[in-house]
Amino acid sequence: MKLTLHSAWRASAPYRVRIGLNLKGLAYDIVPVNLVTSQHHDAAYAALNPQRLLPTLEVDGRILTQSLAILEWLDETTPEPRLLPADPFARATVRAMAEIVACDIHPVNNLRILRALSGLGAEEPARNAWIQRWITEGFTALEPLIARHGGGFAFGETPGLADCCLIPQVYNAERFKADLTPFPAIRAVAARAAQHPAFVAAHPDNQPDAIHA
Ligand SMILES: N[C@@H](CCC(=O)N[C@@H](CS)C(=O)NCC(=O)O)C(=O)O
Repeated sequence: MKLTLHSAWRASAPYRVRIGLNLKGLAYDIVPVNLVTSQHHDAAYAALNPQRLLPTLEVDGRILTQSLAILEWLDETTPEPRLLPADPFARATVRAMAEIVACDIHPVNNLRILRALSGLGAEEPARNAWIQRWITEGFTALEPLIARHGGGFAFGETPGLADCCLIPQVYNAERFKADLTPFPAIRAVAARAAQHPAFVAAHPDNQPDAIHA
């Protein structure tokens, strides 16, 4: 199976998929897409992904989009190690954690939203305050779930779907200087993930298109 991931080094949604692919031990090629120059709006990329968003995963030339759909496909086609637990109640809990990030934090902080805010006159400090606000609100909901269900990772002792979403969001939180002090359970998971090879290999700094300051 040939896997090609269209990715951008700092973008959260492809970062989630890189973690998932790495956890599964699957080899894949990366095609970097430059979000800063709006390469995702080029006709060539739009032909792959009509939403003009990252990631896109090519699977033997077939196209998958939407990071959560890709991660669930990965879990169904390469079942071990599991990203979602077997028990339905546990699965719903892990999905709830993932969706706090992927459905409730990330979409309002996405590049196109920030560009729209700029268009309405919001300067960088206002945009950063916006980002911090939604991260803080989402993490305030996520923290007690991780404190209750975590055991090293967000749910239990092994990394899964919730961690695939959480760790890129923590990276963004640090990038945009959101205060993580009130979230010890989230910080503990991030510290644990920072030692895990699948997360290290997926980190933005280790991508072929990384820009090192
Ligand atoms: N729900 C989508 C979100 C995809 C998404 O918004 N990706 C961002 C990068 S993290 C993007 O391509 N942004 C480009 C833009 O906003 O113009 C997913 O999970 O794949």
